[in-house]
Amino acid sequence: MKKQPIVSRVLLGWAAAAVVSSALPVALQGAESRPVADDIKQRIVDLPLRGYRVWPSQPPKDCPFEPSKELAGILFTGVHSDYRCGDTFYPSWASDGNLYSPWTDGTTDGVRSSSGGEKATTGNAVMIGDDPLALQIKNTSPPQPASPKPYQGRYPAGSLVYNGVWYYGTYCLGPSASVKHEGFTYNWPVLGPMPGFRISTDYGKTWTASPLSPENPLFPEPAKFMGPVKMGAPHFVDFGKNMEHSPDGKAYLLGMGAEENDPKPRYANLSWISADQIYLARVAPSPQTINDIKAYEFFAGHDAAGNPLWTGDFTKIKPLLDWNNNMGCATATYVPGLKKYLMCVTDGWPTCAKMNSYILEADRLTGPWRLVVYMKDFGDQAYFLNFPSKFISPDGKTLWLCYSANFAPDWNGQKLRIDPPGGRYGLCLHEVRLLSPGETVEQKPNPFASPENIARNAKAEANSAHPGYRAEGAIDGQAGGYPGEISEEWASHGGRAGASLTLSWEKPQSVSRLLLVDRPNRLDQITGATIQFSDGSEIEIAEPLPDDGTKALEIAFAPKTVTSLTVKVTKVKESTLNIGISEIAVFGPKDR
Ligand SMILES: [Ca+2]
Ligand SMILES: [Ca+2]
Ligand SMILES: [Ca+2]
Repeated sequence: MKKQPIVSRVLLGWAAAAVVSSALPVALQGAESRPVADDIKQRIVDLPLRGYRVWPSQPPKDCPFEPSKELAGILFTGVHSDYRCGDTFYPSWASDGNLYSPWTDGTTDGVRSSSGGEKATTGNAVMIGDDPLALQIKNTSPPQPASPKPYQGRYPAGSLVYNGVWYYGTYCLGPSASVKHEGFTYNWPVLGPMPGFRISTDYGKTWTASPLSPENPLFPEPAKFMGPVKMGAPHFVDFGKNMEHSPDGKAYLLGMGAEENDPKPRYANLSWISADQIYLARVAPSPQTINDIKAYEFFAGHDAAGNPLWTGDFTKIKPLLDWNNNMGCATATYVPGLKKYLMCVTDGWPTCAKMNSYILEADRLTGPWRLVVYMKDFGDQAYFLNFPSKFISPDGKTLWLCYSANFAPDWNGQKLRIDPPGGRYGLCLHEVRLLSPGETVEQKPNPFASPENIARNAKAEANSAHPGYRAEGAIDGQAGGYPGEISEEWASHGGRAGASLTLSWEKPQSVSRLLLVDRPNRLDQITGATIQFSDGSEIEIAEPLPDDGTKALEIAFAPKTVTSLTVKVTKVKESTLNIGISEIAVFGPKDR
């Protein structure tokens, strides 16, 4: 959202190569064994895909949503993208087969956009391809300027490409990107009005600016400057390619909002990522109607028979959903295979700490909405969640969750983890599967977390450690590391050949098998090493450690009794800067 280190490359292809098939049968399926010396066997073994897990549902006690009867939860398969770019991606599936999306606050395809300040811009990109892991992301034109005044930020909101016309909405934020209040630094604490849509009739190459402005917005709100709005930061419901599944040919917009007399007030109550209610509007989209409030209708509650009411009178708008102090950014997607809508809501209050996201389902947009999963601390700080309709399986059960994460990893002394693995600032696409009631998921054990792994009980020491890294990262039970969670690996301080890591135990240990995992980044790689045991014996590794850290080198040998072992690096890949180890596991003979 703000204050990002700028990474200017969109890495294409890497992600696809780094990800193993999502259908790994069990842990440690190996290739052919390869004898090196008598009784020493070395081979490359697969590791269970990181991040494969059912996300626990932990709704707060006052959650107003009934649990879904048809969808019982969400499984993250561990398969995810690795795009380096700005954030705020809300892809719209156009009739030409491409996705078109806004983005900002970062660098995408070599171009910078920043939506804070008087010179605010918002980016426009096309996402070409059918593989969510290998999309070509290109700007259709330079990021477009539009004044946020009298607010201080102007950010991307709903974006829709329909019948070849791109409608690109923005919304205002204030009073500033970081605001200190009672000792806590907030990010953009006030959500402002929606100054309409800019329009392109050539897939984003050229634009006609919105005729509206922050002072003359599309919806007649707020009542006074910096006051609450209802159709805040509205997002289009994703009805599939060229809106093919719209129930009536109309475009629908979800806004987030709050009321003037909030019974549960708080600072930053209604921000870019926190709200009290969700509201719904609809319009038959055309260049003539999209910026004309007279063309809009607003959800106004239900009649006595339970039928939804629609009104052209904005003052009669009613909340679609109301959960005071627990709502925020909202998106919805129609899932043809399920004949259901899914809604993603992020409660990101207080704007720059951990964030909670939840997924609701309904047969109709006007509800009733039921809870599929409440994902506490998802991300840890994930925001702008949506399910692009282009990447939904025919049965509606396998989808790709699009989001951005961890824009504020160090605000207010807060430490954020990357969870699920593969999250990042920028564009994240994670494969997920919706679970049916009673469906069981095969758990894939992590060999490093096994109690038989005696490396976990060792003392780990390295002859150097890069600032921010520790030797203990190599025995923390996780084969992770940069560009993910850096605490999950050991990296030396500029070490190459000669770098070493020693594990030692207070009492002698019987050992007969090791697993070694390289740092997951593609610069640093161990191509040669010896394992030196305290009994004087040595084993040389038979081949380089797999560079991307998704596989391990397994070394099995006749049991020996030792009090320590040292991995001494003897050879590294040319590009290596800080050699290290993501994880080492040590097993005794009973586990051989
Ligand atoms: Ca409130
Ligand atoms: Ca580790
Ligand atoms: Ca590596």
